[in-house]
Amino acid sequence: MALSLAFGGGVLPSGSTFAQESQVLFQAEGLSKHEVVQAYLQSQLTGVQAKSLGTGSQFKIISEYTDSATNTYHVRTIEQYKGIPIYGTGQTVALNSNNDVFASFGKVTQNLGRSLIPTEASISEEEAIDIVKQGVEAEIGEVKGYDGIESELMIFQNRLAYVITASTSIPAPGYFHYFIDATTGDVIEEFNALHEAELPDVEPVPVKGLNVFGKMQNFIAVKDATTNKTYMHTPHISGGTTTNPNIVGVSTYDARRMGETPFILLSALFGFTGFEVETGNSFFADPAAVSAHTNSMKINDYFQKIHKRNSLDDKGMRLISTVHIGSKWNNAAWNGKQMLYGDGDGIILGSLAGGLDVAGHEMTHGVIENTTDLIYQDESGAINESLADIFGAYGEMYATGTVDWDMGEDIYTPNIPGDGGLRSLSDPTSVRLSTTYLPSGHYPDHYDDRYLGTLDRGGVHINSSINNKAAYLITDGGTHYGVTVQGIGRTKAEKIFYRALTLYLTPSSGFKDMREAAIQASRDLYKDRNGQPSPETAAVIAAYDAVGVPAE
Ligand code: TI1
Ligand code: ZN
Ligand code: CA
Repeated sequence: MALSLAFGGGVLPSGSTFAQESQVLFQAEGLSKHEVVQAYLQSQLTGVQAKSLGTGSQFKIISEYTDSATNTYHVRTIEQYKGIPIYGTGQTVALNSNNDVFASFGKVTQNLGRSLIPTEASISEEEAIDIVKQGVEAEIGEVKGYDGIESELMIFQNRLAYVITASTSIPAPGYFHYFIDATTGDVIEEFNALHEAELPDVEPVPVKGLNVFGKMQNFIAVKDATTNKTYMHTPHISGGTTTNPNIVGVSTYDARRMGETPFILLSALFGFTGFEVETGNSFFADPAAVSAHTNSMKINDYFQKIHKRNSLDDKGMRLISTVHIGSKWNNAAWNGKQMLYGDGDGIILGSLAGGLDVAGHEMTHGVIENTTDLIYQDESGAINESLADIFGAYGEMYATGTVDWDMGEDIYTPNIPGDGGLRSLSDPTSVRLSTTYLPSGHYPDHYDDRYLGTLDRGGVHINSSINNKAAYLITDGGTHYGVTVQGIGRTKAEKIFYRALTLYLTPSSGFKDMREAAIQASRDLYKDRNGQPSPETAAVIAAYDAVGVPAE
């Protein structure tokens, strides 16, 4: 057929298979589109011609597409040997409106006619699939049900072979590719495509970036050797040292302002985390991402060093954060799987990822969920919120080495410096609160002043202040409503609250349970003497008396 062609215009120099659309690689008049494609591809064969293969053409069109926008026609082909497709081969050919070939990609196989390949299988498809199953199960263990198995007879490395793909989820996710010689039953080649896709060739690299407050942060990220891009994933390091205690993996993503509600749902339901944060060099240019990433490491250090806790679940789970959630979202959250940070509206709040105590607050929700799992409503919800604030404050003080009892002061009203935070643990009443909640117009610091309405899930962010004040009094001491508390310092106070949280509180615990749990935790650590509570336990009792939470 190739020889009978009438060549119209000039053919471009050999070796080049691409031309501007105005240029032409190949012309053949009076032929259909398919015939032009066949003629063009056959013209690329220099050796033993396709017709010596006997049946059919060497090229089989497997898909075609007409692009009406550019008035062009495109096909995709695969090569075949006596009608049997050849694995891994393929070309694309593009025709212009005159049916001239103006572009083509993909090498053609020369001298196929010289090969002598069997075309009749001597082992059956069932036998080949059994060989695959044996191979897969030797690798990952018994598979009770395959998600799918597909088989096709192809030419692979000049052999007739069954190309079989097998998908598995349990006991391990896999997308196995097997090439079984159809004459001998040998496994010619085999790989797990899923495995390879999941484990790109990455190496840890030192990187840096400015955080939300313009402070340079140095950390470790991973570089993909094939793309040369570096991503915000800090690898899990086995057996950390004192100088580098971050043995927990950390990953940070960008939601690109996707709405908070869909994001929270997609994330909680399907594990959607957002988009990769990447750089082509060793500098990360997204301050929110840099802050979220490094803040979660700092808070993790706190839980690890002070409370011997191995990440939020105490099993070393990866710390995942996503920044730029929603448009000007004035909040941050924990959704059961990861931390979420809004950018703030720039007036009430700046980028929430900047707040170390915000990170501490959200991460503590992760700790709570993995321990007491306090119900996020009414009194138990207020205790949940309060512990998030308390450990947020302790974690920040640990990381900065300074004393600070405000919540979110670094991100609150970014245009008014020095005006405190969203809440205060040392003096909750110093922060204004809408009179929709309480007639006083400020946060409560006594149980009698608690909010009893239904807004904010029963005032979880409001009544939390009562327990916050108790934590402050236990730590730093003071006289409150006539009750004097001798402070015991952060080192002792944080151990008491951590012990109460992890060992004593239950999902429905309220203020009185919190009081009893803290007293019990203190008694465990600082024993009564001669029937008298230790100074530490006395401080806990006095603090809860001071904020009006009565003994049972
Ligand atoms: S856990 C989260 C509630 C999220 C609900 C929405 C899905 C929360 O409590 N967020 C903190 C954020 C924060 C923490 C800000 C420390 C400043 C310092 C919070 O206090 N949110 C307030 C604004 C709220 O939700 O009422
Ligand atoms: Zn919270
Ligand atoms: Ca603070």
